[in-house]
Amino acid sequence: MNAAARTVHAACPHDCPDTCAMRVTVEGGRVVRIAGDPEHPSTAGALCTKVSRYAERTYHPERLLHPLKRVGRKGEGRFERISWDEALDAVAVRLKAIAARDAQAIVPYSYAGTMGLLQGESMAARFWHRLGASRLERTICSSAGGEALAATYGGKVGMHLRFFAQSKLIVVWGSNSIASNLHFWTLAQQAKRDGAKLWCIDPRRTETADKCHRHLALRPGTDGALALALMHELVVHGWIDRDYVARHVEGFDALRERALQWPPARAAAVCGVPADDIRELARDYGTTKPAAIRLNYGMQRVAGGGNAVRLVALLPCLVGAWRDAAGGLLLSSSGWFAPHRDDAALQRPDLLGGRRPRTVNMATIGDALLHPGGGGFGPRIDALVVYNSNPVAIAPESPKVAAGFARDDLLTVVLEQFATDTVDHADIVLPATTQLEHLDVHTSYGHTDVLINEPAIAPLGEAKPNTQIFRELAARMGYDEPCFADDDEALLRQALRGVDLRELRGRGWVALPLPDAPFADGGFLTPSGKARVDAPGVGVADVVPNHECAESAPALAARYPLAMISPPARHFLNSTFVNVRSLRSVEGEPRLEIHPDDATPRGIASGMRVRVFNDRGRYRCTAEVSTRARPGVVNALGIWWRKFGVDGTNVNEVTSQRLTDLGRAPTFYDCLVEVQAEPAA
Ligand SMILES: Nc1nc2c(c(=O)[nH]1)N[C@H]1C(S)=C(S)[C@@H](COP(=O)(O)OP(=O)(O)OC[C@H]3O[C@@H](n4cnc5c(=O)[nH]c(N)nc54)[C@H](O)[C@@H]3O)O[C@H]1N2
Ligand SMILES: Nc1nc2c(c(=O)[nH]1)N[C@H]1C(S)=C(S)[C@@H](COP(=O)(O)OP(=O)(O)OC[C@H]3O[C@@H](n4cnc5c(=O)[nH]c(N)nc54)[C@H](O)[C@@H]3O)O[C@H]1N2
Ligand code: SF4
Ligand SMILES: [Mo]
Repeated sequence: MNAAARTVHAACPHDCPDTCAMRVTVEGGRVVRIAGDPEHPSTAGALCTKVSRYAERTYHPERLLHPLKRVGRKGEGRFERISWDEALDAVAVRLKAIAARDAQAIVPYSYAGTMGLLQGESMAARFWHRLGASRLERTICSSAGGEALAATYGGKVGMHLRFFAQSKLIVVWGSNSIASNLHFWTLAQQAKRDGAKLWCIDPRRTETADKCHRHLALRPGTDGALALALMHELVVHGWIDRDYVARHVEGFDALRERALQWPPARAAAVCGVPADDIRELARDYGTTKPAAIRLNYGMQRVAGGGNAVRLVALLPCLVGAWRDAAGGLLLSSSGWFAPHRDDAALQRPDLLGGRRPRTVNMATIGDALLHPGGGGFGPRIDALVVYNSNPVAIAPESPKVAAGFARDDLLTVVLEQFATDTVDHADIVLPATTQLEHLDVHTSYGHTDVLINEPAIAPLGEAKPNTQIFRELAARMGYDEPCFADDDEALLRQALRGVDLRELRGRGWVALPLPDAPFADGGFLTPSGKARVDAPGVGVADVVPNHECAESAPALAARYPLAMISPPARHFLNSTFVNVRSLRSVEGEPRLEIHPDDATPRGIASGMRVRVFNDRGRYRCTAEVSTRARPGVVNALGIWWRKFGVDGTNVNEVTSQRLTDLGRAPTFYDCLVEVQAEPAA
């Protein structure tokens, strides 16, 4: 290393369960190298392909580096450069005028573009609370599974990542781990080398499924039926850990009755898989110790997603898998941080001062924007302030979302790093810093370490951190509470409880003190300490069919016979990185995987342009005839920017705004379509 070079501790900001620790090398004020921290246990020196290219993203020639104001039509993306003063004054004047009528007409829209506690919801939340703006229900990803875990275990908690390496059976359930949870996959490979058997449960034959011993390609949204059939086998073969169940499970008798109604043959018909495969999986699960399940959010984006997670989450309780550190289940570890996060100090809900603004669900932003107001919904939405998210591309049923964002009477302010589809609809664009340019601190939903992110370089151009933008907006609004003067160092000190900041900043990360096998002797986070079959308000976990399937909607299924799922593409992160040319070129173009049995009768061959449609909309992409798709299911890998799509559309053109059974979350993978070949041009 050159004498002038220095290295700082950083954290990957992305919405990924791995939350990697990074080391960033700076020379002459420029980032020259980004690497995984070799000393951080789960990162183990390795970053994924996407984030290895993070410097390319920061120094991208298309970074937004100055405030902009719209000069073209909404959606057109024509802007002119303005000063920060002009931009912030314009926003403050408009927000004040709207707030004078009703602050609830202003809606913040944000998600996990950065998972950082500071650049996520700290100063921004203070601002919204003080203003009394509508509150956003942040449901777009994980709230069905999150509520399910809370119902069953009392919180979003599970087994520790590192112990998967010692499991003897790993069920990879609704997770394309090689693409979206790489550092878990490394441990699963280690277990495999040491003799573990790996099962993959996924409608798509993913690259992960290819590397597991067995793959169960069930129909989307049928995981609950599969879980009950596994329980049926556990019961009839006597593989239940009766002692564990008696001491640590509440409501087992009702579950047993329900499971006995689901012999493998019944579930096989629902799931579209061989009954013998279900029996084999049940035998493996009932007789192998320790057995671990890596569940991921892919399987809860359907009508019954919440109930399916509840049922799967009960499996490790029935066989006593929790007795062992290398047994149990992991969907999310984020709840382990709850005692250490001081969200109230950071976000200051007390600034609401007794006001109770209405909530707006981010999963139905299309309908919300087109809503005229009144009728129990509250005032019409007059202003939207977007940060850490790209709703025009990622929210369901985008014909409505785009129409909403195109409303001329709507003020749209977007804080962004790049000119996304959402930015194209903004009135005012405020340039935001990237992870290399700001301070932050991170918890994780895949492991249990706290990570620091020190700024490596000064902000590029005139970009500012989200915290600073909201601080300056607060000043313009005349908010003089001392909390609006807190700088990022102060926010860092307020964010956490019981974490030694000196140690955190010295080493880059701090591990939470937690027992290896958290539920070896029960101690779930429910009031009784037992895992619950029957949770208050939601009843006994049950099978809930998709909104869109032959059983619930036969007429619809006759017209639109194919079920479409749209899981993440390996080289994108949701819609992030779509504009990084090197990564986009690996993904090629928007593709639809379709099984030969479905392609042949439709005259579809690989490479053909196809139209994917239903009553909500249509979009165009390129067909790939492939056995990665199972018969009856097409896979559209997400999430392309609309403007990089074939005709300014993407897969969310056809997804629906209907919600899940728990958590009011979107049902992206509960979507019937038809596919047609387009005549060659
Ligand atoms: N490379 C990359 N990594 C990512 C992301 C990304 O976009 N790209 N996204 C990040 C985000 S936001 C999240 S939330 C996480 C997790 O994101 P997830 O959405 O959980 O993503 P995957 O791990 O790909 O798991 C989804 C898998 O579930 C499968 N699936 C779809 N429907 C069903 C079903 O009904 N049942 C079952 N059993 N399986 C089903 C899909 O085929 C896919 O292989 O990943 C994060 N990591
Ligand atoms: N069809 C379909 N749709 C889906 C999904 C699917 O599987 N299929 N997955 C869903 C899921 S799981 C999720 S989590 C959502 C994700 O949707 P989003 O949360 O909107 O995620 P991204 O598309 O990655 O957009 C994040 C944006 O934040 C910006 N950003 C990053 N850091 C900062 C920062 O510090 N400041 C500011 N101001 N901006 C920043 C990035 O440039 C990026 O444009 O998409 C959902 N949509
Ligand atoms: S996206 Fe995930 S795997 Fe890639 S560096 Fe970030 S945390 Fe690690
Ligand atoms: Mo997500």
